[in-house]
Parts: sequence; C-alpha cells; structure tokens
Amino acid sequence: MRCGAQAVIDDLFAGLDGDDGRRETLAEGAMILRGFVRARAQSLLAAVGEIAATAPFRHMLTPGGLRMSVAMSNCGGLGWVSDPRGYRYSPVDPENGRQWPAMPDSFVDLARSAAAEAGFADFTPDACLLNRYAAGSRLSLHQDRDEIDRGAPIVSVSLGLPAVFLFGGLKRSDSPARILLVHGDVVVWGGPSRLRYHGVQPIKAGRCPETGDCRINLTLRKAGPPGSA
Ligand code: MD6
Ligand code: FE
Repeated sequence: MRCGAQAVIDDLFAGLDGDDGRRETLAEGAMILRGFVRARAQSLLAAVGEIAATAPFRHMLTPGGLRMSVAMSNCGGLGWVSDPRGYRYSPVDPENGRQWPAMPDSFVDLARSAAAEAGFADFTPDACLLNRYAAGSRLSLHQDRDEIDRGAPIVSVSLGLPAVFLFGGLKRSDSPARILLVHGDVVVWGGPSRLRYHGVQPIKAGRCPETGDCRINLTLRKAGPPGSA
C-alpha cells in the first residue's frame, strides 16, 4: 500500500521502466532492488505459465518425509529437487525423466542485470527454482548450500501476493530481520551474505491482479561448477 508522502517519493523516483529506483542494502552482499521487474512482471508470469505447462508445480517431500507447503518447479540446465534421499540439483525432472524446460532469455537477462546492479558482474544462472505460495505456505529458515559455486550470488524475484521475508545471520540462532517483499521486488544475495539463513513467513490470504491468490518467487542460481554456465 502506498500513500501520502511515500507515494509522492515513489512517483518522483519512478522511471519509464517501472523500476522505482529504491535500493536497500540488507547486509554486505545482500541488496533489495525495489520494483526492479515491475514493468516486465506480466511477461515473466506468462513464461512461468509456459514452464508450468511442461513441468507442473508439485509439492516435494523433505528428507524427513514431510510434504512442503510451497509448490515448486524448475527451468534451466539444473533444477533443485527434494525427496527422502535428500536435497540436490538434477538435470531432469524426477516426475518424468525429461530435461527441465529451458531457461527463458528474459530470466537470464533480469538475473544478469540485477546481479550487476548489486555489484556482482558476469552472473550467468544455470538453474531457476520456481516457488508458488498459496495462503498459509511458508519456508522455514534455511541456508542455500546445495550449489557448488558459492562465489556466485542468487537473484530472487517476488511476484504477486506480498511476503514477509526473514533475513537472518550465519547461525540459525541469529534472530532474523523481517522484510516485506512485494510484487516486482528483487533480492540479490551473495558474497559474505551467501550463506545467511533466510525464510518466508506464512503468506497471508489475499487477492492481487497479477497472480490472483498466490505468490510466485523465482530464484536464479548458478548451481553447477565454476565456469560451467
Ligand atoms: C522466497 N527465497 O523468497 C524464497 N534463497 O520465496 C529463498 O529461499 C531465497 O529469496 C536465497 C536467496 C534469496 C531468496
Ligand atoms: Fe533460499
């Protein structure tokens, strides 16, 4: 919700492309680019729909055998999967044994430009995890540590319903900051922040014009070995 003085400030900063120009440093190596993809959100969501037509969203099982509340899919050369054998990246969709859908150029472009804006030059993602959150879906505090090349950042795109992102420290016990992420926001995450704990609080029920009753998150990663993408 924008109102009063904030709306005036947002409008002053609003560029022709819908990126409102606000940049928030969360910690060294972690930055929010507010509204960075707002103008291209509809085309990104159309691409999500095409990916999901080939590799449908599904609720994976944790290594402990619990059904995740977030529904997931992937595109790109590698996809993140979870099942009772553990977490890993796989070049094929375990549901059908076929390669994941190709990563759209629009995803690669946004990842490269967002990473560059946050100070990470030459980022080329080889994996994109698509997360779909219904009301009540959550992601408990975790580190992203299944990628081989920890020198590469992660670019995370928020679409649709808002979410409270939990941003912690390098120890699980560090109490996290709570940050509201809205449609069009991008978080870039790397360097000394690459292994910070983070999560998503249960999504509040709501409706928005862009996605209806859910939140879609794209996390673009470099999952394979250095120099491979
Ligand atoms: C989400 N994001 O925002 C889940 N991981 O739905 C993540 O788990 C995440 O946003 C690493 C870096 C940024 C993220
Ligand atoms: Fe994560």
